[in-house]
Amino acid sequence: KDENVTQVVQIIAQKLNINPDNIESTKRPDKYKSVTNQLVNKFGADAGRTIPVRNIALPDVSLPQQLPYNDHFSLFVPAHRRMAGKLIDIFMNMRDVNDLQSLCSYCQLRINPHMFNYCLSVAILHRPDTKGLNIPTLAENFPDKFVDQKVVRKAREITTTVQKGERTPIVIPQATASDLEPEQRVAYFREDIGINLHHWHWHLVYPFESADVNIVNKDRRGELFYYMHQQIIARYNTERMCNNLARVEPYQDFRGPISEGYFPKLNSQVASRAWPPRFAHSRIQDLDRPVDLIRADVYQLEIWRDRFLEAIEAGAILLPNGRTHPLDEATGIDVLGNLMESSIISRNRSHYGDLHNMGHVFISFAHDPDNRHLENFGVMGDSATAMRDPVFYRWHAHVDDIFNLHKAKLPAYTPRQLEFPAIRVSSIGVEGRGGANTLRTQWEQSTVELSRGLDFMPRGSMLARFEHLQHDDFNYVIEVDNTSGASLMGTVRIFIAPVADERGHTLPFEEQRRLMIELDKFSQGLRPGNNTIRHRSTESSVTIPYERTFRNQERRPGDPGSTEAAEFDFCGCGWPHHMLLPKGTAQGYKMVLFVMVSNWMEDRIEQDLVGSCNDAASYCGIRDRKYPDRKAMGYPFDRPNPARALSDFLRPNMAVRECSINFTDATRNLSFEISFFQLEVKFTRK
Ligand code: CUO
Repeated sequence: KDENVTQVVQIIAQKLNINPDNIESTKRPDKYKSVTNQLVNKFGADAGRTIPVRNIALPDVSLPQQLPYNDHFSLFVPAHRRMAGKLIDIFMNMRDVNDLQSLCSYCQLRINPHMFNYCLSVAILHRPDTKGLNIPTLAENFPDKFVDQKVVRKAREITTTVQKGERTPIVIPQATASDLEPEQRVAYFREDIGINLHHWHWHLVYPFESADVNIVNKDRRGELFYYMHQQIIARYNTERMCNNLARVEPYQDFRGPISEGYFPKLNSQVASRAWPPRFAHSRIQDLDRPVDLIRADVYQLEIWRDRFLEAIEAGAILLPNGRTHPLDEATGIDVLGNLMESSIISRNRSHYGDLHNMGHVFISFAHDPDNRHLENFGVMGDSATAMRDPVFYRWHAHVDDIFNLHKAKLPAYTPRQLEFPAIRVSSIGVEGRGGANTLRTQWEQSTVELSRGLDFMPRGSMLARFEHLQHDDFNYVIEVDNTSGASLMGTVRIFIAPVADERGHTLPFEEQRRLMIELDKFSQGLRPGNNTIRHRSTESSVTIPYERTFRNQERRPGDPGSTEAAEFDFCGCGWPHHMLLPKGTAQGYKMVLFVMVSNWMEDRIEQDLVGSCNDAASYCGIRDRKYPDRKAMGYPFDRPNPARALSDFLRPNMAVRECSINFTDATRNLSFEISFFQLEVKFTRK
C-alpha cells in the first residue's frame, strides 16, 4: 500500500463530492491511485496537510450502513435512531483517537453523511480523549439546512463565473412567505440560524439512544427537556404577541387539520432534493412507510397521550413490572420528561411509547404518509430544521401543556420556600443606550462565507448577507439590602414577561408565569447593608455569544489557544445571544422585569466547575456535571400559585420593574464575517 496515497485520499475525498463507489475501489491499489490522481489534480496545491491513518481491524458497521447514503436522516425516526445509536457506540468504543480517525476515514463515504456527522459529533462530545476537540457546527458542513436554496445556487453560479475580487455578497432573502401569511411575521425567529443551531446542538448533547447509558442518562435530563422546550414556547409566544399574533394554539386534535402550511425553500445537497412542504390544512395520517420501517396509526399517539394524562391524574406512572412509581415533587418532572421524549431511559417505553418523537414523525410525513410519492420527511423531522416550521411550536405547546398538568398537581410554593430571610430586594432596573428601563432592538446584518460549504471546491470567498434581530447591550441594576449583619450568598434569578395578553388585558399570574422568560441566573455575594449589583446582559446564563454560535476554529488540545478551544465543544449549546430579548414593538412593548434573590446555600450544588463550560447552563446544563441549581428548573414560576397577579406573588426578596422594548426597523451598522466552513468570526463595531 502506498501510504502517502492513503493519506491524501483521507483528506481530500471528504472535500469533494465523490461517488462512494469510486472510493470502494480504493481497496484495490490501481484504482485507488487513479482516484487519488484525480483528486490531486482537482484539489491541487490547496491540500496543505496530511493525516496519517492507522490500519485497523474494522468493526461491523453494517447496521448504520443500511441507511442509504443519499437519504435524509432523522433523529426522530426510530429505525434511524437505532442505527445512529449503534454507530455512536462503535465510535465511543474505539480504543483511541487514532483508531477513531481510521474508522471515520472508512465510514466517511460509506455512511449517510448526516448520520455520520451526528454520531461523530456525539462521540467527540462524550469521549474523554476528545473533550478538548472542537466539533464543527452543522452550519459548517450543511449550510443547505440553514440557507435558502436560491442562495446556494446563486453562490455556485457566481463562484464559477465571477472573478474572486469582483464578487459582491448575495443577500439571503428573509421571506419564506408573503405578507398574506400572518405566521411570516415571526419567521425571523423561527428561521434564525443561531436558534436552529442551538436546538440541533441541544439534541446532540442529549442524544436519545446509545448502549452506553451514561451518554443518555445525564443529570435531570428529562426535566431539562421539559424546561428548555418550555422556554422556547414562552419566548415564541412573547415574540408572537410583539407581532400582533395570538399565543400559539397547542396541536392537540390529532384528527383535525393543521391550519399552518410551511414551504421551507431548502434544498438538500446530499439528497439533491427539495425539502418537502406541508400545505395548509394538512392532517396527519396513519403511517405505512416500509422504507423507513415505520408503521404507526394516529390512534397510537392518542393512546400514548391518554396514558400520560392517566399517570398525571393518578400522580404515578406504571412500571413494566406492573407496579407504580410516584411522580413526586422532586423527580416527577424528570421521570415524565424521559417518558415523553422518549429516550432509552424512559421508565416504561412499551406503555408510554414514543409520544414526542413520533409527533415529529407524524407531522413530518403528513404530505406522504405511505411513501407513494417517494418523498422524504419535512423539516419537522430534523432537529436542525424543525424550529423553522410554525407547527413545531404548536406541537411543543401541547407537550408543554401535558407537563404543566403535572406541575399543576404539585403544592404551590410556600412563603418559606420563596423567601430569603434578612434579604430585601428594593429594586431592579436596566440601564443602557435606550435610557432607564428601555431596551432597544433592531436588525443587524451579518455576512456568512458560503464558498466552502458549496461543494468543497477551492473557489475563493463567496459571501452572503443575512439579517437577524439584535439588541443593544444593557446592565441590570439591582438594589439589595442585607440586614443579617453577616455576608451572605444569593442566587439572583432574572426573568422577563409580557404584562398584557393579546387583547391588552393584564395577564393573570397563571398565564404570565408560563410566559416568564429566563434572562439570567448567577450567584452573588451580599455584604451586610446595601448592595448595588450591576450585571451585564452579555453575561447571561442562557446565551452563548453570537460569535460562538458560529465559531469553529480548527484547534486541538496542545495547539496554541487550546484552553480556549476546550470551551467550544459542549459550549456550542446555548441560546444565541442576539435573540436574548424579544423584538418588542415600534411603540415600545411593555414587559415586566422580575428579580428574585434566593439563598444560595439552599440552591447550590457542590461540584468543581474548573475547565467546564457553564456559561449557558440554564438551558444546556454543564457537561459531565450536575445541573448547577438544586431548585426546580423554572423556579419560582414552574408551578401555579394562588396569587391572582404577579404583585400578589412578590415577597421581600423579589422586585419587579415595568420596562419597554423599543424596536427600530433599521439595520445596525455592525458587520460580521462568518465562514461556514471554518466558522471563523471576525467582527468590527463601527
Ligand atoms: Cu427539541 Cu421536539 O424536541 O424538538
